[in-house]
Amino acid sequence: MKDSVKSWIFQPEIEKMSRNKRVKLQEKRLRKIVKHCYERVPLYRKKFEKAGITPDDIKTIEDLKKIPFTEKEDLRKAYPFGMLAVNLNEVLELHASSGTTGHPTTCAYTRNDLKVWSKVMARIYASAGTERGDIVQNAYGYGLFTGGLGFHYGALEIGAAVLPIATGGTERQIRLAKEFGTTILACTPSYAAHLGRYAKEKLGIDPAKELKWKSGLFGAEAWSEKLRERIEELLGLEAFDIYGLSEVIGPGVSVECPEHNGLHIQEDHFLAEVIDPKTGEAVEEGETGELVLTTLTREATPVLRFRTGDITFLKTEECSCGRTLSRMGRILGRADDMLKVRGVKFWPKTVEHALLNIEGVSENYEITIERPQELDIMTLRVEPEKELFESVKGDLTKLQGLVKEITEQIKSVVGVKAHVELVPYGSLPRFMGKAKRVKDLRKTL
Ligand code: DLL
Repeated sequence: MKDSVKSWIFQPEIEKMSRNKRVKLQEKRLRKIVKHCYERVPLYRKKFEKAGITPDDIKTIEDLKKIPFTEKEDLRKAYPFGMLAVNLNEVLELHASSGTTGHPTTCAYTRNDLKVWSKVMARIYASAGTERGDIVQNAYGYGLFTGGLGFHYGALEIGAAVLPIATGGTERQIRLAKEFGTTILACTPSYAAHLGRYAKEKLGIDPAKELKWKSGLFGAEAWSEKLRERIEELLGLEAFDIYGLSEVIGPGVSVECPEHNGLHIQEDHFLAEVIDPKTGEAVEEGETGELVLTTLTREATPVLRFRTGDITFLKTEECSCGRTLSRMGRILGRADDMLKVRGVKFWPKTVEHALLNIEGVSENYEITIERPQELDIMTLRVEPEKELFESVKGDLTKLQGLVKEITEQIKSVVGVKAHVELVPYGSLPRFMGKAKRVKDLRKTL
């Protein structure tokens, strides 16, 4: 890594606000948004009536738990405009969520929503040391995916220049990074790793030495600490984890500070709870569960107690960066894509973590789960590092020791026996957006 970036706080009056003062602000905003939802969105009114409550019952954060959850399915059923809480002529921007696991949902923004989005994204950039004079290489997808425009607006708010290169065109990404001297890289972590490898292997450019990237804003998919280490080494930058989702705002819900010990939640706009996904009850602070978010200021498509499906934990202890905003842990996986193989539950990210602990293993892998008869079979296809692959002249049979090591490591860390297959370097798919590394073929049997 190059020198640590000069992280700073964009809105100290808010990010360092005393907790008591913030709670008062949150409660004031909560009362307002609840009324707004109840009056403008039939679905919320119905949910309130069913639960026997009215907006007058919601005065404090404590009262939040009286409000029924909003599920992704509610938003899907309301597609396209059933969740809109303002008139269509107040909407300035529309997105549809990626819909990777079902039909899309609509996310709309008023002028004020776009202002809020720009501000929270500017906080995120500042945390990663972005200043006026920086050039942001925005390699998130522009379009219906919220990543591209969210990162675009935040850069403008900070006053940094933005290169709206979007995803893809890996060679051009590296070329422009070099020619323009871009200083900030924004993309998915899997694409960041791919960019680094491509530069080195195909173009003979060492990004850590020849490019000026000082920090990277990586999110939109779950990634591990080990992958962070890899990316930092490959690209010579400081990697920041950033979290968000379209239904709530897009990117911008939370971000790491230079402590890299959890992601600060922009709590003046998003109220976070963590629940047991089975019972819906709150878990103790620090315990793992499903993240539930309420938007406190969103005008066009506000959500009350939205079940994100993302697994994490919350901590309110003070952070030495000076922000008083609570933190959430890195996302461990999704409540709905937690894998269960032969009775053992785990998140795909655990496999990644185990794999990247082994020398000679690249970050390209694929998990396939099948159930040919009654027993689950997990196959793990893994690419060795390029150097190792070349050192055996592509003869993978010479790497039986590595196969054994991976099998043992997976068994001991994940608790499941996997059939490990080494595959030629470069043979597994590369992703420019969110990586898809699991093929659960049991569902389609
Ligand atoms: O992925 C917004 C985003 C763009 C966030 C760019 C960060 C950077 P969606 O397409 O609606 O929005 O997908 C949201 O992606 O519920 C998580 O499951 C996952 N996700 C997002 N950020 C992270 C992260 C954008 N840092 C879904 N770590 C969320 C793990 C993440 N998972």
